[in-house]
Amino acid sequence: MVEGQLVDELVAKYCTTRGYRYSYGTAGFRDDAGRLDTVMFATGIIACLRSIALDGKPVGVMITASHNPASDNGVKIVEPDGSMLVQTWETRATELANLISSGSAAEIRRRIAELVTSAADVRPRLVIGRDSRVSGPHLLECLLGSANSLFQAQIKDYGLVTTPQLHYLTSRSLSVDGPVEEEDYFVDFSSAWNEITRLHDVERLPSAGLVVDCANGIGGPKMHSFIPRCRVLSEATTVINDNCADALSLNRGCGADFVKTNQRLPDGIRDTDGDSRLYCSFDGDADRVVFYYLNEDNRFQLLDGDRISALFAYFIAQLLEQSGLRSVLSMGVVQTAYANGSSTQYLQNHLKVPVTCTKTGVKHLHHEAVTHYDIGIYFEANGHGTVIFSDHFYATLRTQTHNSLATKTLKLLPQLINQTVGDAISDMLGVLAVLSILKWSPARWANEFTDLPNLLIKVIVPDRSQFITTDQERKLISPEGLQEKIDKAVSKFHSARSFVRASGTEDAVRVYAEAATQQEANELSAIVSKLVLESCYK
Ligand code: 16G
Ligand code: ZN
Repeated sequence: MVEGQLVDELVAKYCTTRGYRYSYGTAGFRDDAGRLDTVMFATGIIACLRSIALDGKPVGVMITASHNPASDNGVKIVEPDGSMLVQTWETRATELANLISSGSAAEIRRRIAELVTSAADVRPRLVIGRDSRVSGPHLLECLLGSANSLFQAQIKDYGLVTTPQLHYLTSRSLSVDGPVEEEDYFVDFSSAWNEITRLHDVERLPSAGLVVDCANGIGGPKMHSFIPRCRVLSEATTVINDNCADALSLNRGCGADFVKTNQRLPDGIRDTDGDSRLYCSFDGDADRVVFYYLNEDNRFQLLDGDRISALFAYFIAQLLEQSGLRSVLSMGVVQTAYANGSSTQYLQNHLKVPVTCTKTGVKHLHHEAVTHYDIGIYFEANGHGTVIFSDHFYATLRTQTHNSLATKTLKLLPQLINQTVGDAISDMLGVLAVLSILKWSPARWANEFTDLPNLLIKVIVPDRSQFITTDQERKLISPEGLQEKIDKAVSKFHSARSFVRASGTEDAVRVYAEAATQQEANELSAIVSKLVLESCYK
């Protein structure tokens, strides 16, 4: 039985941020770091209850705000198999955080006592990590405040790790008896890289080197630990924006989000004349990556998540063909409405690969990929994604007695590409392995198709919750009549598409427009944005 007095004391100590409304959003709770104490305390409770409900299996907790500014932070809960928290528990997390934030002392006492007492007599296990933000240690204390005092949880704190490392270490803690260390992550992925590059006699990269921009986040120190273990890469790689000790420089003028949004090189790169290196940028917690290079006119060319999907689809389709498994194993690509129309055409018409569209947010793409395909390739255009292999895939490959080069390569891919979640480091290895095996320069990769010109902008509206979508966020059902007006505007342009959706992470709606020329895409975007604003103020 939990004593009311204990709850009162813990709440007084750890839940100093009160009166806010919280919501477990697309990727967990996220807010200004100064508002999150209560959320962390509530998350400690929910994570423990989740572990108890799963018979004491390890549940992961990652403290991060990804690509957001240094002053923000956030937290997300990870299932024992390394996937994202199931949706019904997201609702429980939101409800509890809001009750503690706004309820009376008596209500809070009653609810927490009820939750703790009704839980089975199982000791919960938590696996915890955080990114490099300065607010991390304090928020961790608030989380431990509930997990330790109310549940005496068994805790493994990995300290500073990337988000995908935490997902990976959580799932490993489930499957492996005995201690799991961060070192396991480095060993597993570098071994897969070394093996696949040896198998294909790769001695150099097909570009004049690799530059990795780590957004001044936790990816920087991890890359420094990781790269020396990787043959070929150790000599070819330059790591930049790796100063995670300078707290304010996180995601500032660098990182995947900056590069994708501004379509330009990050800060920290000089002397680009005649530069034929391949570049990539991670975000602050290294779960997302985009590539780019400078073309012969020294112009910036982005190779985003759509390009990564296309590259993997091209390569894996070839391996399936060569190993005679194309009709045995299903492969498909999952995209969101943000995927460039050209990439969808290329996949469907040129590679003959099925493509499905889901709502924005990794969990939706992941679910679709796992449910429908033996090899599910999913990437958001912004660089979040991975390739997931099914049990049927593993079983089929086990039965292959004749191990051709293609079959051996297929067997290695799931070891190289993080199976729990999109991972900038492991996705980078996957892309580099494919490019090296195909001997494709960055320009060769880019030549597969030409992106339709597009524009993505933010429109600030009084109440974004009015904007309700259907058809995987491609169509609005509210405000009434707006979709018809958008459709009419789109019909006036060539090869055009436009959609409007409320952001899940910012107080704004996003307007995406794509058309045959940049001028048309810009015009369409302006018209749709005006329609959006008119619908709010009519
Ligand atoms: C979150 C999602 C990301 C999505 C983005 C959309 C995860 C791990 N992250 O960052 O996948 O693209 O939200 O943001 O799911 P928006 O709703 O503001 O457009
Ligand atoms: Zn991230």
